[in-house]
Amino acid sequence: MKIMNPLPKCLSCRSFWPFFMLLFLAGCSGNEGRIDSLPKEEDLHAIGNESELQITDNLNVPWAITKMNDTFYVSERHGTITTVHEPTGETQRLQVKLQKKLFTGGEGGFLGIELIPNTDLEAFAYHTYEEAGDVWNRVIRIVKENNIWNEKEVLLEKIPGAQIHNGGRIKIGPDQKLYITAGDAAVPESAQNTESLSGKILRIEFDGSIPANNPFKGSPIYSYGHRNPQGLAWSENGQLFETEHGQNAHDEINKIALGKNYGWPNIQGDEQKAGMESPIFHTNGNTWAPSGTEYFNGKLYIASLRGEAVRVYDLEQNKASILIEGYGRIRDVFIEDESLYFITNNTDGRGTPAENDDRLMKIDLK
Ligand SMILES: [Ca+2]
Repeated sequence: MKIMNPLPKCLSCRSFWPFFMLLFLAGCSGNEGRIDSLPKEEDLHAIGNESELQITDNLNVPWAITKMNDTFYVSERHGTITTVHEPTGETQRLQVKLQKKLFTGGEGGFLGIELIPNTDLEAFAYHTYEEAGDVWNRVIRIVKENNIWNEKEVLLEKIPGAQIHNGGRIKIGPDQKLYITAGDAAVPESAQNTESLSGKILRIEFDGSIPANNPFKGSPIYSYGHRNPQGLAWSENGQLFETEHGQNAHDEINKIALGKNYGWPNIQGDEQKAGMESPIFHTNGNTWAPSGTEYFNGKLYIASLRGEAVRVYDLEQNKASILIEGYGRIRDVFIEDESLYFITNNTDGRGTPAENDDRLMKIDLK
């Protein structure tokens, strides 16, 4: 069991704190790495669980987890889906045949997937692509046929893409519409432009059409002013929460409402501006780099990349803590029947892979 030890032993003693804080303030230069390596106040409430279990290993740059019946479907950035049958551990990696050229540079690639309920293995998928020298993202429907996933339909194309900030999470909401996170594609001001699809949360129908009550007529935009959102989760009341990468720390948890402006790049952290929503929680000088997020029982469970942990944010107490760490970068989480599943993300060139990385793990939340 790898429950975090929140402080190095030499710093556990209270009497070291004033001295330590001086060092922290003296050394704080906005460098993410340096800030990130320091203990964080909200992490001192680390909680633990009794058991964790490896479901599978040797995943190849995994990005999203979903599940139907006893089988996990894990998207992998180079254009494959690996299935894992939980009871037997049997795995199968299948290619996805795309109609546009997959772009896997930087943070791009075959990213979000969401299985379509009541179908015989159909899924929505989000991927970065290259066309005439430009990088974009698109949302498609794919179907498993024999031993390959074939692209069947395009739902949305030309979501601006780049080496960084491609967003990429797709999830079906409680309203049975498809929600999509689009990053600012390294053009911060585009997040404020409601003519552009970058820096947005988008919402479309399963057939790609625009819901009648979307806030900007004829547009898939649901909310705007986002930097690089990668986590979406709904509470039992249907409230949408989103996690988003901040600039120089200040990662955010936002409570999302239709048509609202979440401020990027005009405000960050505790800053406020008329007509813009501030996050319900942000990480100050710490960096989580939050990716996939799930809601369960009043809490958000958040995969953290640079923050190398699964974090828990208690909505009522407005407090975050580490659920588990010691597996490197975490890309996505999935919760079912009081079990949390997570995938590591150490094989994309930014992590330090262990021998059998990447892995799909299970933790009991009971
Ligand atoms: Ca914001």
